[in-house]
Amino acid sequence: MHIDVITVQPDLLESPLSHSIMKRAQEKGLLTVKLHNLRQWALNKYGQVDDYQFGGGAGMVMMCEPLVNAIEHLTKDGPYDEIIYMTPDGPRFEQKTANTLSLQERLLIICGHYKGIDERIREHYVTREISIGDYVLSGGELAAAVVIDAIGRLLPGVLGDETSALTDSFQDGLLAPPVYTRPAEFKGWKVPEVLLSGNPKIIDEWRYNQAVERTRTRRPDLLDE
Ligand code: 6GU
Repeated sequence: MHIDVITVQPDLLESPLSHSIMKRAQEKGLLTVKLHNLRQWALNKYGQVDDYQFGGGAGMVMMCEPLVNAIEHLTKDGPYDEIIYMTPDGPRFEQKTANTLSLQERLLIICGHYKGIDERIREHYVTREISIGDYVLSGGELAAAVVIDAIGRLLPGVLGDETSALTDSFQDGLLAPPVYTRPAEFKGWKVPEVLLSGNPKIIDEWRYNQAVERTRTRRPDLLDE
């Protein structure tokens, strides 16, 4: 998979993309992420990419022309499966969205800043909008890092244990069950006996019941869906 990102703050995205699983995905050649500073397509020598909003009001709006020039330039390397705009007023990002996007080949992610981007770009270029939750961030960059991480770890071959993404919380609509490691007893706190039984069938059953119980008490909304 290849992901291009249009941003005014590429440095905000560099670090999260160059560590741990994201680093491994890129080293293995399973994922390439390229950050593009929107200011390359600025209209003047001051690097202007935003302007006051029509109708008045506080906050700048990212202009059409630099964005269109960036999108058209990047599209020359091949069409995008999706052009994604990161915005707090988009549909909330969920595991299902990550699963869907992980099946694509080429994605373009646009990070908004200030009051956001001119609505005409959303109408004419953007194919999907994503919010990562009901709170406002200073820009779309940290949200884009979240989305890229969630997608990247689903690409076949990225995770060492191929099955582990399948047992994540949310993949089956439930929270994950509790996990334990050695020692079997610590300060008198014991690991549940069943996990030491060596019986895969009753262990799976216990884990499933724990997952259901945990979801019921912590996230009952997930059971309604
Ligand atoms: Cl995608 N962008 C911004 N600026 N804030 C957010 C967000 C995105 N998702 C939640 N809050």
